[in-house]
Amino acid sequence: MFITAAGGGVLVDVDGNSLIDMGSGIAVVSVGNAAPHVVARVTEQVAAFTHTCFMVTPYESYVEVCEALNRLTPGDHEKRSALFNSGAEAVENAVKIARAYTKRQAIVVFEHGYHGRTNLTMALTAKNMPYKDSFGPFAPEVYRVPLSYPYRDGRSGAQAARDAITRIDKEVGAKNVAAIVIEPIAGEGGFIVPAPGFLPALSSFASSNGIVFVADEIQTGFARTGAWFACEHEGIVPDLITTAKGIAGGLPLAAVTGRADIMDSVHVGGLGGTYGGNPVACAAALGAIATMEESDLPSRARQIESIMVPRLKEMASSSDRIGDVRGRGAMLAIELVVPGESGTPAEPDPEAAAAVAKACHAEGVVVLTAGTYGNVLRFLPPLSIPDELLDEALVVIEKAVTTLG
Ligand code: PLZ
Repeated sequence: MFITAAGGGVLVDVDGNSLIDMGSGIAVVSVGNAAPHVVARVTEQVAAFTHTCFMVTPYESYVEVCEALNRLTPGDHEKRSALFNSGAEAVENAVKIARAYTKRQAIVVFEHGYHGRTNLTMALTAKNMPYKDSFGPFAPEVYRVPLSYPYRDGRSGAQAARDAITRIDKEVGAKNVAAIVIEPIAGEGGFIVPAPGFLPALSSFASSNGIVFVADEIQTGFARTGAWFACEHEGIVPDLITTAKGIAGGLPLAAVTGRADIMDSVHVGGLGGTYGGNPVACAAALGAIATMEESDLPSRARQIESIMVPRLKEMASSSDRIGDVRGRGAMLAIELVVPGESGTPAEPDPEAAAAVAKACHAEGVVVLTAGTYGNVLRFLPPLSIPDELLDEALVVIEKAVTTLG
């Protein structure tokens, strides 16, 4: 369906059909589509000027977005921010900064990780199809180690971290590692929440070995998981954090925020780009951030979790097709499996996920799939969605799961 209007958790198509939006354009329009503060600020900015290039003739809104990022991201150390256009570009820049600061080259990433579609970020991304196949060769000095995936590996956070750290020590050598890049909740990989303790153990390994710890919060950031940033759930303070998606209510904007000494280690003129921190995107970000603060959207995300999780768990208890219910805040998922297999974990069932997504679409609910095995159904409603629509969507999802048999 092609869309002509959207807002309040509803997408309207060219034929006048209304669809409930449980995807937010992949976790982007967290403040709602065409959110009033975003529209007002963008409209005003477009009428004033559309572009100057911040590197040529700067403007205040760029600085204001950076100040908001420095204030809202975890940690009360001195910070700097730099703005870019897309998530992949932010991750690329985080790697550039970490390499410049450490004078090391190796980058450690994780199984099930997703970081983008540019050459370097394809190398950082775990899954071959559809992201990497036939697009190599990929950037060198990227090392992938196991993630904590509680449903499938049954390990504690401490055990999983020990395994990952051993791999780093034995196969790369801690002293060669510039950065550990990790999503605090793996997004495209299947909304995998690492077991408690996994992230803190890696973060402290990084800090005791002079490694820059980079949290990729492009999907998890900006109120989505019930905190401003998902690192907060585990009490970790990353050295660098990448953000995009939810930051600007649908306009293309991304950022790297981090410790001042790390960010300042790059030579003058080393980072940039024609459009990075475009004034219209900055205006949108200021509108989106104002909305999140005024409406306390982190707490709205927690409310959404408290409405959805019990319902999803109920579905799981009456259907052996749902192997796991997981996520945080308004970043929730169910993992579909082949029933009747003995032993845990059950075989992934990507066909079931595709069938449920298709049935939901037919009933007017937009849901997305995800996961290394393609068997995860993920829910990312706009945080502005009313409870009644969530309820309606859950009824449709339940019916679709039930028809799997
Ligand atoms: N890091 C954690 O989730 C984008 C990808 C959609 P860009 N995720 C959606 C697709 O199939 O292309 C993402 C992410 C994390 C980086 C990115 C990349 O962000 O803005 O798409 O470049």
